[in-house]
Amino acid sequence: MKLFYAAGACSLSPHIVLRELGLPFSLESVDLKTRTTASGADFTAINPKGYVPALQLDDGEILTEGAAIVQYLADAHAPGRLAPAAGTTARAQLDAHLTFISAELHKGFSPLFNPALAPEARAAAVANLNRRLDVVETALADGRTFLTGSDFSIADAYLFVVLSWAKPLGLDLTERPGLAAFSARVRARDAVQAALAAEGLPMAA
Ligand SMILES: N[C@@H](CCC(=O)N[C@@H](CS)C(=O)NCC(=O)O)C(=O)O
Repeated sequence: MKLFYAAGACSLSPHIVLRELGLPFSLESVDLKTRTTASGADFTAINPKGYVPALQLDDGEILTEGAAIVQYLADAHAPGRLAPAAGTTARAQLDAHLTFISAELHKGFSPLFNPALAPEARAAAVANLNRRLDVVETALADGRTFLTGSDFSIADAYLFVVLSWAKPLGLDLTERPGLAAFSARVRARDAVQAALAAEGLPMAA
């Protein structure tokens, strides 16, 4: 398998999951401005959506959408380890977390990456995001180690990645002790440290 990624982007989530599961894979970075891969390929020919992550399977098939990729990795390669079995309520709860992280948090952060965003629009985006972050803070502040309980799951990998964007974008997570402690816990994992190192990212917060 080959993961097309950009350092620190949402592709870090499947990257972490690949390492958590100990799967064999290679990495190829993508320049998101030129949509060209490190080997000079036109990335839009690989993923017509033009964004990372994209996972190329050994038979050449391309999977896109981070939430779909991490579910495929967990289900196909280590059933029950990082995601409960499909059809269970536990899985539906995990899917709810993945959808919330993708649609509400990930896409809540997205406007903040635009340096041309008007101050009023930024304030509205931050207020919206803060409301969403409060929901996760409440869920984690009840003593839960990870989103679904005591076991690390694919949703935790994704949540960790979107939370890692907060500080560089000027959001202070220290006001949310549950989220801050969660991020530190996930960051300390061997697979996460290895993924950060491989992407040339700081391994400390
Ligand atoms: N719905 C996609 C969104 C992926 C996405 O937003 N990727 C960003 C990086 S985090 C990207 O590549 N942006 C460049 C672009 O959209 O041109 C997913 O969840 O995988």
